[in-house]
Amino acid sequence: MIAREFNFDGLIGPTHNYAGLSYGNVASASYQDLPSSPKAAALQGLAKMKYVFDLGVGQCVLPPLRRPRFEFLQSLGFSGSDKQLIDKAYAYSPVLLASCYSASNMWTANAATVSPSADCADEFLHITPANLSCALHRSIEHPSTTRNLRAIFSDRDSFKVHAPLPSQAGLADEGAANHTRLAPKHSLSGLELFTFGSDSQDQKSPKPSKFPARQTLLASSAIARRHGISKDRVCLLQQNPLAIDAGVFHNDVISVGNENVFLCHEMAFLDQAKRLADLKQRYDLAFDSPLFIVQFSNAELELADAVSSYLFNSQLVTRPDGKMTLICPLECQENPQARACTERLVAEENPIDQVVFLDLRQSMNNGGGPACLRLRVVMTEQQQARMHPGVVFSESLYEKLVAWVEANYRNQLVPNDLRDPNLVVESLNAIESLARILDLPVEVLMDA
Ligand code: SUG
Repeated sequence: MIAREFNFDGLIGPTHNYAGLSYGNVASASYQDLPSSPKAAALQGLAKMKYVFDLGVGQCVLPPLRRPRFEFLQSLGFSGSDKQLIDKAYAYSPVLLASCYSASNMWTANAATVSPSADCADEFLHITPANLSCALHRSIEHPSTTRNLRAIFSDRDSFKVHAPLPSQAGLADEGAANHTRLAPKHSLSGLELFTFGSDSQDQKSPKPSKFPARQTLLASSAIARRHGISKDRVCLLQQNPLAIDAGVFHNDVISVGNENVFLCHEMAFLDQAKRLADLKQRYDLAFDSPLFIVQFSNAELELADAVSSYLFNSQLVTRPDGKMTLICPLECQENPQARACTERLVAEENPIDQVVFLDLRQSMNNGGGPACLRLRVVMTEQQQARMHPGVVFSESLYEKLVAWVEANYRNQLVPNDLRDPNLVVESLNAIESLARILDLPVEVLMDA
């Protein structure tokens, strides 16, 4: 069956700000309290979607979650009018207030793990929304994300949108940021690579010493099992704890795969040489065709430069002519080592023949590059016809969304602006009018 990959990009919400909420995410910590521009952020995100769409690659949008989420503050015992809630929560802890305003749901690579029907025993397309239980501000995303995904993939004969795994440290799950699929073509059943940061059931196993491991082996294997992926198509890899401690909080900060290409840094995984040899052998056995593994050494690109340039968070896509484009953040062009790596990539024998650099600085400053901003969903033609059509990208949707951002977003926001009750009204109005543009029920997007 012919299937096509769609990139579901998160529309960046009107409260995008730099509150330094994400421990272990170097960019988030270093931009803390600096001014952000929600308008520029959303327009940069839309420009990337337009670029991917113009390449002829499948493109869709996921709506931002309604923020602020005052229910979170109420569940912690704060009460009163909007203004009172804001003042009380801020007085207690500015972090709590910032958490319920965070636009972190823009990074839809963390929204869910998706297995295309070709990989699943029951031939349904399986989606597990991520519980994101590792960080406070992200742990409140999953109920609304699940609702949105169920509204978009509502056809019960085609899609299974599971409940997230229980919100528990031992089951911490960060979605597709730690999941890659390799196959000669998107249409074919693939090898699914699940990468975890720690084995929560074995306290003696290797784990980072400074920053948290945000994905557990228990969560990764549970998702592979509930999606019904055959054991010989599941590959479990552990992140190198040294990389996590250097700021590689998700595996998509240090490796990226697409069809028959897998790019990674030499310090991405534990026991890397053996693991990659095994991966290559399994790929050969399954598909009898070449897998291009391109590894970059620490001498070519130091770990710190991999983290600051986000080379491996580039988005690797297959164009309709079968060749691949690597969509990098501008930071890769500005970093001489990272730029040299991209030059090596196009010069070598592999399907990548184009590298482009896009400005996504607003998201990058919070640790989110091109690949963080999109959730990949491979769908058959029948599934495409059965999903909600209002989120499918087009020239006209692009124009409507640009106008919507221009009309509803502020040019600048500092964390102190989160105390302004007018921002509540502006944000709710924006989400309400977006529901009409995407033809989704207002009550779903407002998540009343
Ligand atoms: O979870 N940043 C996000 C970035 C997520 C990037 N996603 C992938 N690598 N797939 C995070 O750390 C920062 C929010 C703040 O500081 O206000 C933040 O949540």
